Amino acid sequence: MAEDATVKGIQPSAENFDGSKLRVAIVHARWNKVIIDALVKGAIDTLKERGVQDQSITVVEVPGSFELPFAVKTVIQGSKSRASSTAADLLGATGLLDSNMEDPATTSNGPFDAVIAIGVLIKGSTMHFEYICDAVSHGLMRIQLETGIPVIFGVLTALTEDQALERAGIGRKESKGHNHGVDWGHAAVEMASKAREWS
Ligand code: DLZ
Repeated sequence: MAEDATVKGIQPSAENFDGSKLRVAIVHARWNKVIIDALVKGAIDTLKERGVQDQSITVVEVPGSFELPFAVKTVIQGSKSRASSTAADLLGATGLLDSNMEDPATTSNGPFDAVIAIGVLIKGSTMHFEYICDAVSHGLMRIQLETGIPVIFGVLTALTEDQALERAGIGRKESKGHNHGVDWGHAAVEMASKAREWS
């Protein structure tokens, strides 16, 4: 191993997942907005690199990280119910999908295949940080298990502002750090593809 190599971080998947048929939602908080913007951009750029179409990426925002679980669950449920009513409309009285019509499961009308929840929590002088981190991480985990839709944990829980900046690739030091939004984009495409394959 090279002297400067690190064992930390994610190893790229050997499989090259194709995002072109996937629908992905990004739900982000507005607290610590400069950092959020860099992370959201990293995630969107990566989704597009992996083939996810512009019209298949939906971005919604909420005030703070505490609101993420509610928003993620509502966005997933909304997309599922819109997709099933579109499917019912398309199928119509015959119960058959016209071969000229787009299949709602694979187009911009389909349910989301994955959601990336993005927030930046920075520890302050009270216990707020601990309570929000705990509630949000448990909430997001519960939602993906309950809905069967992968939720990517894009919530930075940083002890200092510098830690958060570095993890968004906009650190104050010369190296700038690594944008974790990029990893979340890759994780969304991989998990969405695997969830389709496994279900
Ligand atoms: C209140 C609060 C605090 C102190 N810190 C953060 C933070 O670092 N990051 C974040 O995303 N949100 C923070 N919030 C706001 C809460 O998440 C939430 O928006 C409010 O408590 C309203 O429910």
